[in-house]
Amino acid sequence: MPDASSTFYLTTPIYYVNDAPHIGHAYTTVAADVITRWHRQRQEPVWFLTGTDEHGQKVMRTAEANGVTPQQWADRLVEDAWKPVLETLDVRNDDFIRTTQARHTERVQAFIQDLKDKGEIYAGSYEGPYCVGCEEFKLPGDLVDGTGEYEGQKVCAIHSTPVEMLSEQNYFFRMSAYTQRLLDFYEQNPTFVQPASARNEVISFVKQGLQDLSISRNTFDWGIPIPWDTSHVLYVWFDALLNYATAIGVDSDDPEEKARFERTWPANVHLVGKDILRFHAVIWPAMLMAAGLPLPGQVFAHGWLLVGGEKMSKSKLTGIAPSQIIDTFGSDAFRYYFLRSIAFGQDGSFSWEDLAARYQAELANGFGNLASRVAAMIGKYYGGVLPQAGPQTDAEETLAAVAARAVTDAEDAMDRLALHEAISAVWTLVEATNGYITEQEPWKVAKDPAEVGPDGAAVQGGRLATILVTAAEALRALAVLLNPVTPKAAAALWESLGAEPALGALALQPVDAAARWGQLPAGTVVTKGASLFPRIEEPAAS
Ligand code: MET
Repeated sequence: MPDASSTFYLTTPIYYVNDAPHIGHAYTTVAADVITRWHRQRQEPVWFLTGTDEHGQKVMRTAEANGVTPQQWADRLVEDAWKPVLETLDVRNDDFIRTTQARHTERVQAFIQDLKDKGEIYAGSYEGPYCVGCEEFKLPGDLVDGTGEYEGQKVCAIHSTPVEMLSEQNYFFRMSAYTQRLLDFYEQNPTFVQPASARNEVISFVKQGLQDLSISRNTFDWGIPIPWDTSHVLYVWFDALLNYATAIGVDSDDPEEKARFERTWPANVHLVGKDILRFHAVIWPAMLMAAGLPLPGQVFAHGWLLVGGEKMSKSKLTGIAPSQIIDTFGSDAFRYYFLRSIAFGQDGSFSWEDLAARYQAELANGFGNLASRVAAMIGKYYGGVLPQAGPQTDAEETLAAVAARAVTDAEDAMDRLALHEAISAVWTLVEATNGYITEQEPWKVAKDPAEVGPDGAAVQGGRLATILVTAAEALRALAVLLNPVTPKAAAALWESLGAEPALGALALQPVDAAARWGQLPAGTVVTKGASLFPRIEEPAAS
């Protein structure tokens, strides 16, 4: 665990700009956003970095195919596709690094020059297969037999497309020298690679012994020039991994940047998809060992999104753009659905039916209706002004205990990055509050003559008041706990509860305030806003 004064630093992979984002990119980024919002809501200093990986042959060839320069292509994709999608997903990153920015390229050059000076890099020749889709030097054993149009050829196991054979004079990083040091490091830091399946995979890979890594290419020029030999560009992964250091000011002379680096480095968590695990859990720590920099706290690999039982793929027409979901269901539902329905770290299946069913059952009926019913009853019986509660009974204490338990369980799950468990823990409070209202039957209590004052209005300090104040308290707790996951709904709920200004801004409420009962003061004005999760109209059949 990092000491409390240091920043919680979390990164996503930086994404290739050969194409616009699909729901897989959105999934990773939203997960990162939920984790960092949660830590902010714990009132920790947080730094959340994402960005784009703009060099390499994949981007270069896409630009060529579109008749523009790679830089023009990257600029267009970043501004027209990547940043707008982050916006529609409500992602609140602190920085966005692009690998073509000078702050990156200059610091990368300084970094590799330093490795060269330390004797970690040498000139050699590379011969072997390369997958442009992965931007990875492959070992013959990594390849599989092609099928269909690639029958009879060896293809990349991830992309199912043929590899290219390279034969180049390249510079090499002495990665083989780090085999034992890495194994020792994994041993001493059992949570460095998570989940356990990812850790096991990495350890057995490294145990076979690492080879030196080719880190330059000299058959094209879209990349960062090697400072001592500008006929080569740096291998795109060596360039890309360094974003995590360059973005926060490694090697900067600027005092502000230096201070940021000091309090932020190393990352607490590098969030990655499992297909890029080895780069992050093997090459990256070896690079940092070579440079003498402290190693990150954790590399966490999440699973793949499966569509129709297969890894989502554009070429197989299963690629889905985030807007296809957000336009119908909204960004909150997108965020909620993927993080709730998939065990974080494992593969998960996406289907429209499942999304629609969860939206209806959990968000619209479970959570949204609860919020509108409670506000409607406070409106009906108390003119929208929160009454003074009466004495608590076991039922109220039980609900308060459920809230306290939800906070503890969600906190624990978040620390393990079990995002699905954290949301399930919060959902116990949604369900318990619905159950509480059903059992307490406030609409019946309201008919009790003892609950009606001489003026015909519901009395203060009676049973009805207690039930409605308790339900409002549960909603307040839910707004706090769901703010990281469904920020739009949480903000609307906070507003409808009149919590601001009485309790201040929702974002400033610490997570543990959700467990402190009795915060909404009597007299708070509660309004029934628009439905948090409106009914989805069936799209017209096409
Ligand atoms: N561009 C890579 C990818 O999208 C990730 C690089 S993270 C340093 O797979």
